[in-house]
Amino acid sequence: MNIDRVGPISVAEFHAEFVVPRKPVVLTRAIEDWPALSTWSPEWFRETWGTRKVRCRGAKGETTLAEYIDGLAGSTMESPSPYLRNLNIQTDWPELAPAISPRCAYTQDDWLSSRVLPAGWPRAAKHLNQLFISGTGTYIPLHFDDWMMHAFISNVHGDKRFVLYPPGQADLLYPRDDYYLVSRFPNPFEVDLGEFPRFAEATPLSIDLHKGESVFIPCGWWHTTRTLSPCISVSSNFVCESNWNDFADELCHMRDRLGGRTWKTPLIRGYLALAGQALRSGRRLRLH
Ligand SMILES: O=C(O)CCC(=O)C(=O)O
Repeated sequence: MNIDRVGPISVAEFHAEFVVPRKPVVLTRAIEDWPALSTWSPEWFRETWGTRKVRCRGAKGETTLAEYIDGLAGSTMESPSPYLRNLNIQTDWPELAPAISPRCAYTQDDWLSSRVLPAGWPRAAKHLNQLFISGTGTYIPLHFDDWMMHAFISNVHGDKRFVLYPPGQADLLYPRDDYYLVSRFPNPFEVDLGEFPRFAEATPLSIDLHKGESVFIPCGWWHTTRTLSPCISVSSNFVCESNWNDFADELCHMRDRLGGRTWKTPLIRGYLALAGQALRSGRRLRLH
């Protein structure tokens, strides 16, 4: 299997050909209306937001965005910069939101953003986007996304390699015992086969994402990225009819595994089952 590059297709075709069969794809024209495509660059962020305090994942302290952007110039494959990632645009940096409007049509059908779920639960905002800024060589741990959400990640600037593994290969990817969504590999691009021998059997799909392109990563697919040139990306996760039941099961499973079993979990499962039925009926009423 390869990851195809596809131009303009209708939302219905996107769902039928990729979302429902859970097939990764790159869409080349999904975000062409975003003003960010003509404004955002590392230099623009430095000039416009340079004094803003930011914190990279895993780093101890804060730095200014200007210092972070300056560091990208020295980021290499051998010695990559830390990753400034998963910044919640709608809740933490709402001034950026107009530049990524209109909302991408392919991620609109997001049942997590519907009114049947309380505000702020299970995510901090409806239609949440996250921002990623990285330098050459920077990589993200190999993982699959929380709650079996589908992921849709767009490159606004620069180039990034995406490497994906199907859900059935989880055993070859050595999930962590304490946090089973993330692999134990210290660096997923330089895996020690002496320590992790079964990884040799894994069969990745790899694709380089360029400016203006978006990759759809179906729920449960493991993925990692390595930045090829200074890069700015925006992610959007969504749950729709195709993965609602997986989402509800996984959210409850994760609560049991990581949050400690509580009396609330069966109630949440029941509520999500009813919400799913309501959303499905609403869709049928709209369609017929
Ligand atoms: O863009 C990236 O580097 C990683 C994004 C990602 O893995 C995710 O949003 O799940």
